[in-house]
Amino acid sequence: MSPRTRLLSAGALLTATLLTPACRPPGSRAAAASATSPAASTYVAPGAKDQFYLFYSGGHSGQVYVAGLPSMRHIATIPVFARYPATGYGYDEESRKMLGEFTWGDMHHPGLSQTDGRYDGRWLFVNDNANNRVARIDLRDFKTRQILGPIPNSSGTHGSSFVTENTEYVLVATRFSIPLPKGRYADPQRYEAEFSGMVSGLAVDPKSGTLSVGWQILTPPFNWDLGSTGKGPSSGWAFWTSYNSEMAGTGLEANATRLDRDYAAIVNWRAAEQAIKDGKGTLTGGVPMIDPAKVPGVMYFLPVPKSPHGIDTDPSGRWIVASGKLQPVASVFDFEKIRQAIDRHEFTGNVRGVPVLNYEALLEGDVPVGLGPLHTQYDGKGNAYTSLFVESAVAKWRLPPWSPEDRKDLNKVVLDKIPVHYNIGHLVIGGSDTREPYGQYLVAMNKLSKGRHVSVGPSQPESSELIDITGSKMGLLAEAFTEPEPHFAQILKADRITPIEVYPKGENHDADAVWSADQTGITRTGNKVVVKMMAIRSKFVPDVIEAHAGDEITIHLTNVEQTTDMIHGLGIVEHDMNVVVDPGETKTVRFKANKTGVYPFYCTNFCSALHQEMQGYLAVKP
Ligand SMILES: [Cu+2]
Repeated sequence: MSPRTRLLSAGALLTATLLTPACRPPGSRAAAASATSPAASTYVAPGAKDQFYLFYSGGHSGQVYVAGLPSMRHIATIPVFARYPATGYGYDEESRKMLGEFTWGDMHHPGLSQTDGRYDGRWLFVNDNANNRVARIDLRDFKTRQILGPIPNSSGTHGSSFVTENTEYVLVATRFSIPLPKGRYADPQRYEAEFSGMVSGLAVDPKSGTLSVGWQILTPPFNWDLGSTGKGPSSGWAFWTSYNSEMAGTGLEANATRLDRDYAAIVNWRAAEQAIKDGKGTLTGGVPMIDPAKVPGVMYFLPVPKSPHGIDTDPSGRWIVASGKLQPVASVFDFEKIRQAIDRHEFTGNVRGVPVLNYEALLEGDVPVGLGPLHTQYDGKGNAYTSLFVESAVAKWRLPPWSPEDRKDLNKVVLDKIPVHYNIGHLVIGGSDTREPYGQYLVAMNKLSKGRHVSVGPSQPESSELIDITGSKMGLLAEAFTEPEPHFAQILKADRITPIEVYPKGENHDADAVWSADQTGITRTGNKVVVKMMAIRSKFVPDVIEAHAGDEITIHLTNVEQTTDMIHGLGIVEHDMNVVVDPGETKTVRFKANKTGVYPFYCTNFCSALHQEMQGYLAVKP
């Protein structure tokens, strides 16, 4: 079929789809059409909804972006590590406190909470590589509810956020190493002797999701990269790759790529947890820390191809796959053999007292996937998909067990390869890190954008491509703009969660909430002015705040609405203040009335036909 006829037939199908009045569930139409038309298979008709959420990290924008799949439409921005006036995030007291002293974060790898190795739809965890933090988003309301950190003894929380099977922990490994304790000076030329990395177990409260630093494991100053958690036979274990086994402090481009192998960490996190319970940790920076040289059984090193970017556990928990971007193979290891080698103490040596496993003995096979392999995802049907940065492609290949014929030439297990139109970095299949991947779509995310959109100047818009993985061959379905920079993502079935649409009044326990005009008011104590304000279509009560220059003003604003999407904002002119309250929500803002004069405030979020009339005055006397 020529591109032109393909386009024409796609158009014809779209027309037919639009003319069909039947109310089929979303997706059924797409599935019916996918055999003939990529465009129709991602088309979500007006009024229909997407089947999946795509949560992808926005890199140094500090935000999580939410798209629908298969439409790839951007449907929400969840502010996490940076202010976001659209939702008033970072202006009210609670979110300002969470952001602390930082105005940005470098968000990398989102991880969904799990129960019994499956997504449970409760929380999404994200890390900040720049300021050593991990945040929790509640999927009940798609809002950031906690930012933990800076995490003690850690620098560059890049190897995160990896969630254990029952969300016991969010596991974190450091990209950078520093002299410990944090704040101590040491000459970077003495890197190998003075610097250390860290693996952290952030404990998650099973009811509230609250994160706290549970324990840490000291590591040599390798640069830890992405990892994964175990399940099945590898339950209770976690894995990270690293680069810089050379332990070079400077000139990493050359100095950290000299050796043929780097180390993956094989961490028994249950053993670490037990060691802490047994008092084997040393309190460092307020955190119980394990030195793995003194506490055997907690950490092992496994050599893997040089300069890898990740190690991914398959859905069975038996196969772990590491890819070295400077070698054209995906290395497959059998965790059952790793476990046996550990039990039998079959080590080739140690690094800083951590036993090193035998690469040659444990390697199941090097699959020749292609150039620049980075990350691997799984479809739950025995297939793996590896992103190829240099080759700008995704390779599909078959996991073991392999036949003796396969083993003679592992090219035979490489089943398909699909080009993507940029240098690919991360890729995601829904549920790849769980026991039950969805196995329907793969989203391939770009690292270097390649002119895929009309020009908007020197910085080219990023993009992601949606790939159908239901057939024996992969099929490119669609491409969409994605916010920069897409670092990994998670896909969640839309019917797995039921987000709230209003905050029930009964759940609002804010002592300063007001629900009717007679509860509102202004009180003054010395130079402190406290306003209890109500927002309702289409007014603020009270709508005049009198103050004197120098007063500290606190406004507790309650949106008393209990109607879906009836949101109000409070923007104060020339005061750098904008708070947004959802129905049933109370937020507090605090600021100094530094300037005399009369400053209008108004509702910033369109709310009704009389929205424009929703305003008031902050009147500041000399
Ligand atoms: Cu309003």
